[in-house]
This record gives sequence, C-alpha cells and structure tokens, in this order.
Amino acid sequence: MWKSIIMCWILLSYSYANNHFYKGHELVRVVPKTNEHLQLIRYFEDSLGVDRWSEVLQLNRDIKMSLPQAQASKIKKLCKQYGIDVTVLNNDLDGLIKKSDDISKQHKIRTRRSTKDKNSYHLTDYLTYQQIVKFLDEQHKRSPSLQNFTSVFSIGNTYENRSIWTIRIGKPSARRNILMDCGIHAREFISPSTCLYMIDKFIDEVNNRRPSILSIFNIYIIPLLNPDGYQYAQTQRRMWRKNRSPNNYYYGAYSNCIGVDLNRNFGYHWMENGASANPCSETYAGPKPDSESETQNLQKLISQSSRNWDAYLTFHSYGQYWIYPWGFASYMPDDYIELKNKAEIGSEALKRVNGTSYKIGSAANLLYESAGGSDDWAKGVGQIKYVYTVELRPSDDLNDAHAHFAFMLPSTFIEPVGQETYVGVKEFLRSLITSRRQKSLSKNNYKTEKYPTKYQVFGIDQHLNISTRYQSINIDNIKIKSISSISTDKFFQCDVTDRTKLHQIIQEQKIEIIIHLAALLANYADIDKISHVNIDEPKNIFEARTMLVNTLFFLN
Ligand code: 0X9
Ligand code: ZN
Repeated sequence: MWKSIIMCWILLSYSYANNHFYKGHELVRVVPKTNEHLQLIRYFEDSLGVDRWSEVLQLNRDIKMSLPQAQASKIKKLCKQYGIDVTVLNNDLDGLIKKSDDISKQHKIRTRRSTKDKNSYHLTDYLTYQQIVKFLDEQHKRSPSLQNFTSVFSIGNTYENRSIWTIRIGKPSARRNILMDCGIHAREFISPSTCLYMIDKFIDEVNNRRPSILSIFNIYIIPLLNPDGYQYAQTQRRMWRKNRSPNNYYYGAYSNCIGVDLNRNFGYHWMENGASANPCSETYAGPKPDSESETQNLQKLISQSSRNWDAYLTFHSYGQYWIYPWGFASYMPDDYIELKNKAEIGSEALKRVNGTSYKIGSAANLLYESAGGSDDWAKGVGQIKYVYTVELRPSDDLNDAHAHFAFMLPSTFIEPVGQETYVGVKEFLRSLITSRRQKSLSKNNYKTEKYPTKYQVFGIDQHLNISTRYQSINIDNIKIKSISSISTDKFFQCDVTDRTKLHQIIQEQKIEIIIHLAALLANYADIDKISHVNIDEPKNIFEARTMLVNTLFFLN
C-alpha cells in the first residue's frame, strides 16, 4: 500500500517536473508563401527559441512549431507584419503532454492486468535507460544454448558517462553486417522503443531456429544513442532533443545553453545547411564537426575496418518518411535509384501490417536541407551503401487522426509501430540478400572538397547593442531596434586566409563582429581544422540577421 502511494507520488512529481516547463507554450501552424517567409521561420528557430516540429520546411506546406510563452506575441506580430497567417493549434503544450501521459498510464494499468508476461514490459512503457540496460542483458541471456548468437557491448560513453550499449544478433559465421540505431534525438521516444521491439523479435527468430536472415547478417542495434538527452527528456523536459554536453567554452565565448544536436554534428559537409551555430538553438551543430562523444563512438563503430556494413538505418520520429541521403544538399547520390527501390520494398511491407503509409525521398528534397546528419556521414565517409533515416509515426499530415501527438505518442503505439517497422525492416533486409551485392563506394570516389577562401565579413551593426559574452546572445539582450536595420553595405569582402589583411580591415572599419570562419581563423592558425563554410551572400535581411546572430564572435 505505502509502496504504491510512494510510487504514485514519484510518478506525479516526475510529470509535474516535465509538464511545468511547457505551461503556456503555444503550438501553432503557419504556411510560408514566399522565400522571405521561410527565412523568417529560420530566424525564429535560430534566434527566438522556436522549436519547429514539422519535418518539412518548404513553400506552401503546413509547418507546426512550438513558441515559448515569452516570445509568442512577438513572433505572431512579426508573422502578421510579413503576411504569414498563424493558426493556434494548442495554447498549452503542457496540456498536450499530459494528455499523452494519461493515455500511457491507462495503457499501463490495462496491460498489467491483462498480461502476466514479464518479458513484454517493453511494450507497455517507454523504458528508462536503466531498464533498457537490463532489457539487453535479459535478451542476451534468453537462450543460453544460443548465446553466441548475441553479444552486448558498449561503443563508448556519453558526456555524462553513460555507456552506449549495443547488441549484436546473428550467427557467428554471418559475414555481412547491418547497423541500426535509435534515440539520437532525445524526445523521439517511439524510436528507442521500436529498436527494443526489433531486438526482441530478432532474438525470437534465433530461438525459433529460423535464423535465415541472421545466418547472413549480423545485426547491430544501438537502442539508445543519446541516453543523457533521453533521461533528461523523461525526467525534466519532455521536448529535449539534443545531448547534454555543456557549451561553456565556445571558442572563447560562453553560453549557458546546453546540448548539441547530434544529428547536425557529424563531420560531412558540416554546417553547410540547415544547422545552427547558436548553442541555444535546437539544431546547434556543436563547436566543431564530430565534437561530441556520442558522434565519435558511432563513427568508431562504423569505421572499424573489419566490419563490412551493408546498411545503416537510423530511427527518428515523426512524419512517416523513409529517407535516403543526402541531407546536406538537394542533389542525389549516384546510386539513389537503388536506395529508393529498397526503401519502397521496406515501406510497402510495413504498410501491409497496419496500413501505415510512408513517403520516400532524399532528406533534402522531402524535408529540408540540413547537414551534419549521421546518415550523410555513414554514406559519405563511412562508405555504407544503403543508408536511411526512418521517421516513425505519427504522420505529420494534420488530417491524420494521430498527428497531434507528434513526439508524444502514447505508449499504446509502441506495439503497432514496432510490429510494422520490424516487418518493413526485415523485408528490406531480405531484398539485400536477393539483390546482387553492389560494389560500395570506392574510397577514391570520396573527394575532400577544397574550402573556398572568400568569406563575408560583417561590419559592426550599430543596431546591436551586444555585451561582451556569447552567453548574452539572447534576442532580448541584443535589443534589435528594427529587424530591417542591417543593410548589405555593412558587409565587407575579404580573403580570410590573409590574416594581416583581415586584421587591417577589422581595424580600419572598426569591425567588432565577424562571422564564424573569419573568427576561427583569427583564433586558430591551423586552417585545415576549418570545415565549416557558409559563404553564400545572405539572400535577404533575415538570412543576414540569422547568420549574424548565430555566428557572432568577438575579437578581444
Ligand atoms: O532533422 C533531423 O535531424 C531529422 N528529422 S527530426 O525531426 N527527427 O529531427 C531528419 C534528418 C534527415 N537527414 C539529414 N538531414 N541528413
Ligand atoms: Zn530526430
């Protein structure tokens, strides 16, 4: 009795901690009609703490975003000023989180009553990190006589020192390897639960001595790549996306904001598109490519030369997309037809289970351009041929009955999503066996691009009253007098490899703020370290503003 009262109290206080933060956050829908609208939305994301929930960022498409309470009226005013209609879908994100939690709690009570099967606890609840560790151990021990079919190991630790556990399932003689990961983004709870579902089912196959796929492939599954972020999302902030590494020393400037978006941190065309240099942004790419231990650990596993990977699948949510590279730019990999065909095979099989439809396409074309994803790295650097990001349920079509749950799918969905995804993935794997093995990208095809040396150097913006530390780059501290106050005559062209010239310009023009690359060059002699290029002329005032605010540096 007392035990249950204490449990209830713990549960209640957890939900309180989680929900409290989102009180008054508004969930809105906008439809950008012009490129200027798109830029304005990017600016909201990068500089006003707006969290875009919709995968797609394209003209004339619905975009769902959550607005922090403090900025909501300002953002809505700007939208009005620039002719963007705003529909408020929900004026309290708290309420939405609570609704999903309530459904999950009911589900837990119902399933606990209806089943005595101890092994299915991963279907009733989104497990904690500790429970996932225990689950892997139990799965490994499930059939002692077949124990060499599985092994559990850590690929390394996270910033907060948690092990990133991995399970290998397959006949020891299997020569080909498949890699899957889940939970790169903390708040996408349906992703780790789907990996756990698949682990359970693959091990069932081993036990039933039906290991046809598993005699050809060793399947490596990392059910939770970002355990620090996940734990934080489960206990503190349900919408947390990044990892938990602090950004308190950022090339000489400080930020109190925590976390790097791991899916912007991978060092292939890093920061070229759709990623932020602002540590407070949800899509902060990190201080440099591959800076995060979670990123490095995954890369180490992929790069182990003894392993020959046929495919890499990374599971996210939401939107129901089966996506192939590239994300950094909208052109296609040479072999995209093969990637597309196999995605079709997988998603058609998936659909046959519960009728769930997936859209297929390249990340940049189907969603938006964004660089630094694990998928692009796995293909571009890791040389894996079949690489996919699978965005699980719900759909992002607002007409879909479950779309409103977004990242907060109640636990009632764990089983159907796991079931259909498992079938889709298995069919996809079968298709790899039947098709003739393609030669993977030869190492020589991988070109290391030469970094251009011409960059924009921004002049001082009289309208920015900026204090001396990065941590104060909070839009309210910056005190923008007018958003349209930056004009292009304040930009100076300069070859930043010419450091004497750079400093001369800086002194002559009294430049105090320069963009990322130039600042890096000012601080670092080693030019090879610089892989971030963002050399486009800002197309309009929003892009200029966003680039400026996101890439501020101060020369002392
Ligand atoms: O933006 C992302 O990282 C992924 N969507 S999510 O809503 N789960 O955050 C999509 C990644 C697609 N791949 C690349 N852009 N490389
Ligand atoms: Zn994601």
